[in-house]
Amino acid sequence: MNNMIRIAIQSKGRLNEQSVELLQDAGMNVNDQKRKFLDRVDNFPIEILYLRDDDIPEVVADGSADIGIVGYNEVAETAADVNIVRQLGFGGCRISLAIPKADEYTSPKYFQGKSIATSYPNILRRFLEEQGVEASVRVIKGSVEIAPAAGIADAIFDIVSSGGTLVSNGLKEVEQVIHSEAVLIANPDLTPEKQAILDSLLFRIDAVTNSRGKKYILMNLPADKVDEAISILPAMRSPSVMPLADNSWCSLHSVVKADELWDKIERLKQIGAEGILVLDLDKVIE
Ligand code: PRT
Ligand code: ZN
Repeated sequence: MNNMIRIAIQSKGRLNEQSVELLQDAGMNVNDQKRKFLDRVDNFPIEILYLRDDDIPEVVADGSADIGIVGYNEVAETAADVNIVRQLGFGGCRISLAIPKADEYTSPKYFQGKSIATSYPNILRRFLEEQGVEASVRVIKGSVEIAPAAGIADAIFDIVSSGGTLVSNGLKEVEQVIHSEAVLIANPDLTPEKQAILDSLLFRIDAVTNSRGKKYILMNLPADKVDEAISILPAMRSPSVMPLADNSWCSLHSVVKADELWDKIERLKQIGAEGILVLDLDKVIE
């Protein structure tokens, strides 16, 4: 169907919740309570196909779905013919080589002649080839981290985020081979009609992702401190400055990064800002 776009997202697992949330924040009525395999959204021309993450790149490449949300690691592993249209800022992790923590490590030459367990054999083989290292790659689908202790392999190549899993299995991370986050992928041959729907979805997704990690701040400020305030608060263009009835004061509005908020508030108070309000941002259209 040309008047509709189909998106593949993970049915359950680490990326499911944030994928659904992104579509909901973009205004779509996604019914995540009573979920079917394929679900229509009633207020946007999109249907949602819930799949295992491993299947998403290929399903988008062959056109069974038009777009998808999946970890970049899965795209890199399958080398599927898809376009990466956006990085989505969640599901961050790395795929790393890890070895028993007592072993000494100086370079990838460590892996020469060793065996490495992984669920990502293609990414690993590309890395080993680049490094000129010959090692035997053992494909294991789950619980890769137990392979060294179980005597199945000398080392592992697996997803790491906090690193806690490695530590509790007596391993240490020695090479970060790729960095990954959730990405929006698209079939490279979308019809113009589907491309138009994707463009309107992207417009909404950008408004949502641009607002993340940002706060709206407003305050009253002595008029002669405006230049100093602008240097503290570089906003999308520059802060909005509005006169107050008492013309020695003005009102100043701006957008700040959430992680810089308290530092900026302290500096603004030092130059005389009063009545500071901080609000959540919902959408930012640039
Ligand atoms: O059932 P399905 O096949 O759909 O799901 P799955 O089990 O294959 O994948 P899932 O849901 O575990 O992960 C989906 C995606 O989330 C991955 O492809 C990555 O892009 C991303 N991601 C982000 C992660 C992690 N962080 C992560 N920490 N995927 C897996 N992990 C594992 C890691 O391997 C380790 O075993 O979580 C464990 C905890 O990690 P630490 O380092 O925090 O201890
Ligand atoms: Zn999977």
